[in-house]
Amino acid sequence: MTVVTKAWLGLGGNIGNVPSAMANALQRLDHDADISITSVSPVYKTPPWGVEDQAWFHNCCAEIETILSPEQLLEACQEAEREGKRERIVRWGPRTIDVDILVFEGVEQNEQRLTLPHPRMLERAFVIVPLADIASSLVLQNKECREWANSMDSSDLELISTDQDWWKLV
Ligand code: A4P
Ligand code: MG
Repeated sequence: MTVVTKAWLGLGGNIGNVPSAMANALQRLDHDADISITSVSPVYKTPPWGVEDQAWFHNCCAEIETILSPEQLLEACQEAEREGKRERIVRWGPRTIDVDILVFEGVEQNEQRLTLPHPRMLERAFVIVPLADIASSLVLQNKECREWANSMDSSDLELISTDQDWWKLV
């Protein structure tokens, strides 16, 4: 029997045309026979977190359904990053496109290769705000995503696109 699981991805980058790179990554994942993109948030322009002396990022989140295991999904995400010609030089530093798994329904694990849910997501408005747009009642540590979003300072996040199909049109 095939088990279909919901998962949520966080995408971002700050080099080149990031909305276009995110759209390409999402299209690529959606073309994978084992992955369906069910919802994509708007794009936000966000101040850099971690290493602050770098360009602002663009970020978005996506909800998917998949028959893949978490590890197989990570491989697909990393393949989509490679397609976006990502070169990783500095941790938390500039990148063309980063695709992280935020939540994989029913899975909690703490391994270096794949930690689920994503360990730093609750500290990051650039993850929680777009996630709340598509998964407001998703429970994260006993609290709904919309509550996390409301309790966070998101005043410097700039909403870029409100068309829910933006990623299909690029
Ligand atoms: N890995 C473990 N758990 C996961 C997971 N849940 N999803 C492993 C994806 N990967 C996971 O990640 C390093 C390794 O983490 C992977 O090989 C994988 O096996 P990486 O993406 O190659 O390296 P990285 O991105 O440089 O490090 P890290 O810690 O993932 O960085 P973050 O946390 O993704 O932060 N500011 C704004 N405004 N917007 C951003 O998008 N992004 C970062 C990167 C920093 N500041 C930002 C943003
Ligand atoms: Mg990452």
